[in-house]
This record gives sequence, structure tokens and C-alpha cells, in this order.
Amino acid sequence: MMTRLTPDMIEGVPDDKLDLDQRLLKATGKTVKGIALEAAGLPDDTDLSGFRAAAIPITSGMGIIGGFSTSVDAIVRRLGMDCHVTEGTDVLGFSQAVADGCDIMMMADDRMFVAYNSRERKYTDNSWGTAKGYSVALKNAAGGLEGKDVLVIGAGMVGSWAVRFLMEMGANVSVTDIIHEKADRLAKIGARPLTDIAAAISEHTLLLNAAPFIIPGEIIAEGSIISSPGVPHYYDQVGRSRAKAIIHDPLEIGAAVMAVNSAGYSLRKRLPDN
Ligand code: 2YJ
Repeated sequence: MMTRLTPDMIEGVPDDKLDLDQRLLKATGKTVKGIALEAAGLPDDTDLSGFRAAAIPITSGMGIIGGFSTSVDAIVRRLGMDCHVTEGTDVLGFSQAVADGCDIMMMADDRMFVAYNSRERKYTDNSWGTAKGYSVALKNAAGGLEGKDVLVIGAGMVGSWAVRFLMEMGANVSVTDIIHEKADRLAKIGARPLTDIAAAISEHTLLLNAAPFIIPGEIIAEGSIISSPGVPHYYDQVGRSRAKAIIHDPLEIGAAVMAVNSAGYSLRKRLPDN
């Protein structure tokens, strides 16, 4: 399931730094940049100002999403990188970014959203970045995941990456998907597939919702922490009052992790441990 953002979903992203940072700080103790640096395995005082990035509007397929490139540009600049939206679109925009000496090209069509590091010739994609960012956010909100039960809802690209990351963080991971075979496939890597979605949700207090699934409030356990990249994003009044924290934004966490991890291809080479 691949969800296409719409202009109304990302409305306000260019200006929402304070709001998202404050919500994340409250839930996780970290800002967007802090989450992204941890996701990329970089120290939290990493200076990203040496990177020049570009957001390249892409017209192919269903075309430009109003506000997408400008939102991505704002997100990357908030990380302390230099960034701009290229004047041209598509291949013209890419060639302008190269001619401009850009290190990181942010671009998305209908199937793929990447942060391409042209110095290292490597990219980070949005599924990886979203899964990693929301897993790191859940870990911080929960005060660590070692030995704790976590439920991943949705075994698509984001959910499958999240299962791996949460297991690496020491969690006991269960996974559920309306298509049972998709969840079953993740048993191979050590996740526990569960078929009764409602029962699974009410038996867990640490959730990562990577499905286009609206969780009815009455099945959410009191005090739950829900890291929730999935769209459409909606929690009813009961769910919002029962949950201790619901972590969500339409674009920023995933895109920030992509940009920082892409920069990380260059930076990690210089860290003593690598
Ligand atoms: O440049 C633009 O304005 C558009 N071409 C952006 C398209 C954004 N792409 C999507 O919303 C895709 N569904 C994202 C696919 C990423 C899958 N993780």
C-alpha cells in the first residue's frame, strides 16, 4: 500500500517546526533533528551545515503535489543544511542541482522518494527513513525497548523495516496485517505474527501503526504509546484520551531521517568507530 500525500495533508509543514519539535520533545525528549541524528547513528551535536541539498520537483506520473518540494526544502533547512527548490523540474532540475554542486538531492515520484548523496553515490528511501524515525521515536518515548513487547500494525514496506529496527532495539515484536500472509513472512526474521488485529492492539501498550488503519479508541489500552506514521491519520476522542502519546506528522520525521542518513554516508566515514 503506497499512500500519496495530498496538498491538504502537508499544509503548514513549511512553518510547523515549533509545533512538531514541541510535541516530539514532550513525547520523546528529542527534537526532529535529534530523532534523525539518532536514526542515522550520528552524534547529537553533528553539524550538518557543510551539506548543500536540493528538493527537485518531479512531474511524472500523477505529477507535482502542491507544497511538497517547498515542505521538503523547509524540513531540510531546519536540520541546518543549505537547501533550495530547483527552478527546473525532473531531469532539468537534477542537472541544475548537479551544476550547483549539491550533495543531496531530495526527489519523489509516485513510487519512490529518495535522498540521493551524490558524493557517495548512495541514497536513503522514504520507507527506510520513516520506519527508522518512528522506531527511534517509539524507543525514546518508551524509555528503551529492551525486552518490551511491541506491536507493529501493517507489514508493508514501512512496517517490515520497523519490525527489523525494533528487534535490533531489543523489543519482542509482534506484527499484524489484514493480509495474514504478509505478517507471516516476518516470522522468518523472528517477529510473532498475530491474526486478530483488535485483540493484538488491546494487548499491547507500545504500538507502531504503519498501516492505513484507523484504530478505534475503545480497543486502545490505557497509557499506550503509539508511533503512527500511517496515513490517513486519525484517532478518536477515546483513543486520544487513553493514549499517553501519539507520535505523527505527515512528512517531516521520514524526510528528516532520509536527509540526515544520506549525509551520514559521508560523515560516518570520519567517525572513529567506523
Ligand atoms: O515532486 C512532487 O511534487 C511529486 N512528484 C511528489 C510525489 C510524492 N510521492 C508520494 O507521495 C509517493 N506516494 C511516495 C512514495 C514513497 C513510498 N514510501
